[in-house]
Amino acid sequence: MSYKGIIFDLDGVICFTDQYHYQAWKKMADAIGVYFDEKINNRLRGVSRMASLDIILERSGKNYSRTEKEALAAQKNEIYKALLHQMTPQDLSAEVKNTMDELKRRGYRLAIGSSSKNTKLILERLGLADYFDAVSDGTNITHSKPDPEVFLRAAEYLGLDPADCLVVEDARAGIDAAVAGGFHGAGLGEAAEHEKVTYALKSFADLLYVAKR
Ligand code: B16
Ligand code: MG
Repeated sequence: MSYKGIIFDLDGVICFTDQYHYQAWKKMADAIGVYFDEKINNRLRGVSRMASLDIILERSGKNYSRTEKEALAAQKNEIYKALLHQMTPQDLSAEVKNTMDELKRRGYRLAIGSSSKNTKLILERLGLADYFDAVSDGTNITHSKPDPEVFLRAAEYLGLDPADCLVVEDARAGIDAAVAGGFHGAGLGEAAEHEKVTYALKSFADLLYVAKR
């Protein structure tokens, strides 16, 4: 299949901010006495901040008001942002950077499609602030994955049809979003097991076999 563009999810694909999400949610959950572990954290991949909080609060006996939930989400985000500030361009793996450089050299247009409202900060920390042809993220959407909106905006910003773009995802919700938008999906990690992926990748560099040109 010949694609013109490749849209990358951020957390879990380009970088591993999932560990920081976990640490920050854990701190917030501990503070309010709600049980939280890595298994529950896996359900938060690709899911928006408020939807993630709703999943965590399933374990609480209490009903939180909208205002209380906004305060908890803000508290988590402050802890998370402090962790992001520890990141440097060294946190971008050579495999990811070299693969993307080669895809660019082959003429593919590259974009980000992330649910995160912290995308700009993360890309800056990784030294990728001006690297992508388009960035679609949590700041320009109203519906989070599994809704396809974030990827449809990314394709639009690239000036391409969904059928001409491949989406690379680590989350099952992300593959659902890609398929719902008319994209082919390449899955990494648990998303590689999704029955709707076009390609199950063992590693990021496998993209070089998928996007040949
Ligand atoms: P924020 P992705 C997602 O990023 C994360 O996987 C998910 O765990 C997080 O809740 C979501 O971003 C929102 O992040 O709180 O920074 O807005 O995988 O879509 O790149
Ligand atoms: Mg992800």
